[in-house]
Amino acid sequence: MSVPAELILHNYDFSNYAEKARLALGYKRLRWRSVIIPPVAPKPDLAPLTGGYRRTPVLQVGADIYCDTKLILRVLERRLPEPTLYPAKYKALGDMIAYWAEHQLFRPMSLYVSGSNLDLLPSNLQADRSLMRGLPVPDEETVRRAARRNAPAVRVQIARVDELLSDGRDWIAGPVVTVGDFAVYHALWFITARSRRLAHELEPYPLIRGWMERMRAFGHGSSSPMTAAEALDIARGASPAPLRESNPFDEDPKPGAKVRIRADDYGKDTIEGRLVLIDAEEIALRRQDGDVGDIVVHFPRLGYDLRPVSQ
Ligand SMILES: N[C@@H](CCC(=O)N[C@@H](CS)C(=O)NCC(=O)O)C(=O)O
Repeated sequence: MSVPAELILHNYDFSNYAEKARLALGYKRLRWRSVIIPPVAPKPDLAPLTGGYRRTPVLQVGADIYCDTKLILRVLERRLPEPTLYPAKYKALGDMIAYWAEHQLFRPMSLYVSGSNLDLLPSNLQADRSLMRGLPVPDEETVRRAARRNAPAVRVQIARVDELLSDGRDWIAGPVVTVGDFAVYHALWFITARSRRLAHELEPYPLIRGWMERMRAFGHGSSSPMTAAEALDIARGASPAPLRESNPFDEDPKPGAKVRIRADDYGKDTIEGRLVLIDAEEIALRRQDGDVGDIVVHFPRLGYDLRPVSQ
């Protein structure tokens, strides 16, 4: 039997979504390689792999590239089913809590935390993130005002997490770990990722702090650094893995179609290719890249907009 290709996570330290993936790698005690990517565009060593997807993190396994933590965690589960991230009976609840955490909790969190730590962030970060969202680039005063305006929405929702935990449960969705734990954790981790300035926001909540301690204890698995050049070489030398059978809905483009896909919320860079896998969980495109050759780029089904490219 051949040795499975290494897990390579393209990430950077203060990325909260990368923290979600790193902690899931720790939960499963996996061994992985870490490629540090720039926190802002352009990302010249990542683009040949992803075809233009610029968000963080990205998981590479040989010539297969997995975008978005929603899919990355599923791929880790396929690689090592135990301990599970998707326990029977709690899986749907975990996914729904994760959606809330990443779509309603995290946006005000990010405005509050980033605006409160402006002096500690790379100077071009705000401009990059505004451009990524198609928004005008704000001046510092506007960023600080947005931080103040969003603080209440953060507090109201932290109190909600406390309420969840107050029935004595150990984990966010109940008695077992789900992806909901990782999604809520990375949003709250962000509060003190850069500085302890906002640590007081968690001070009134011993249950949340206890739960975060249990999460932190999973660690990050065992990782060792890899250069971007090495990761590109691995992609060049590998072939995409065989795919399972597609199972498209009636309305979907069919395997073989030329398609384009992009995130439906922000960072909407378009990736084009030939559709090679489509089912309820995942969409994958095959690209012929001038630099790294034959690559399959995978996305989760939900959160992405897929359209045929008219010939
Ligand atoms: N839905 C995506 C969101 C990823 C995301 O927004 N990541 C942030 C960093 S924490 C990002 O991409 N920022 C812009 C960048 O890194 O270029 C996921 O779950 O992976």
